[in-house]
Amino acid sequence: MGELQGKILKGIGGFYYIDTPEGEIECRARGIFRKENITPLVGDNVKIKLNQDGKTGVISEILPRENSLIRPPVANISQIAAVIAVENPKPNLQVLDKLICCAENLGIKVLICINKSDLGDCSLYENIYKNAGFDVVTFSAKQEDISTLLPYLEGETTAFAGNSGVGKSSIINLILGEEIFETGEVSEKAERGKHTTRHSELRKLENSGYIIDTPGFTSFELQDITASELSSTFREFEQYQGMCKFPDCTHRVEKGCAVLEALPLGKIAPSRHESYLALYETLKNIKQWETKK
Ligand SMILES: Nc1nc2c(ncn2[C@@H]2O[C@H](COP(=O)(O)OP(=O)(O)OP(=O)(O)O)[C@@H](O)[C@H]2O)c(=O)[nH]1
Ligand SMILES: [Mg+2]
Ligand SMILES: [Zn+2]
Repeated sequence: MGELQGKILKGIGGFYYIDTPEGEIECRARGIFRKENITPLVGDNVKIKLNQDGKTGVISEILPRENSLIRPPVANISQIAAVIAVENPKPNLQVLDKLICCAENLGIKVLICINKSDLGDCSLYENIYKNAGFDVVTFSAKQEDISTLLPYLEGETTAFAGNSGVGKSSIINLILGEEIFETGEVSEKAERGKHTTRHSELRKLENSGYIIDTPGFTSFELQDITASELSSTFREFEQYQGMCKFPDCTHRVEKGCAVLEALPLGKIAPSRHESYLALYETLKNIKQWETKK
């Protein structure tokens, strides 16, 4: 029986669709995974054994994961494309900064994507994130020009994340050159109160790399990070490490805090520090709650 290696593109009703050098192959998972309580995830690199027909197979081994997310359930993401729209909906920088924080914490690369450039001036957001040390690309999916984005996708497994209506599905449809994912009017979404995109599927790119559109993908779980570790996920704070008066400085209210001193000098964007403060409070409360239990 032939053995192949590949990557899980999607899973539907107990069947997995694997991208292999021989094309896409429909597989079942070995019963043993269930016994061991392991669920194959979209994005998993797997070994498969081909059935007699040569067209279907069985997943025999899941190769070690670089990372895995719980919501959405996906493995081996190498890059998050964090998407905002300059208008409609207006950017929620706190949501964006939380997403960035989670990605940094997991060691996943971040690419800031500013969409809907046809609707307004993007320079404010470009400056905030370029100055913080991120790669930023600006484009309009509506004007069908995403040439600034494409080079960043090569060789990466990129998940598109961001609030409903920012244009993730529109961008992916453009990348793939076909209407794969349903898109929807922002007003319709608000009325229905839900996302247009409901399933997760990895798509293979022609050059190299994979992309995934995910429903409700605005943030990951924050639970693995302590409040005191938070500042290390804000990369522009890094240069002030060890420069605060107090070694256990939380960069919130302390006298002689190098981060706070950098704010009026314009070296750290106020919105980034505000997000930091909000996340700090959230995490502090989670921890307190946990110790009370
Ligand atoms: N003006 C303008 N509208 C855009 C642009 N890109 C997407 N849109 C519109 O914005 C709306 C939402 O786009 P979607 O691609 O469905 O957004 P989404 O991020 O996938 O949303 P969810 O699936 O709900 O998370 C649609 O009406 C798109 O036509 C753009 O560059 N400019
Ligand atoms: Mg969508
Ligand atoms: Zn400080």
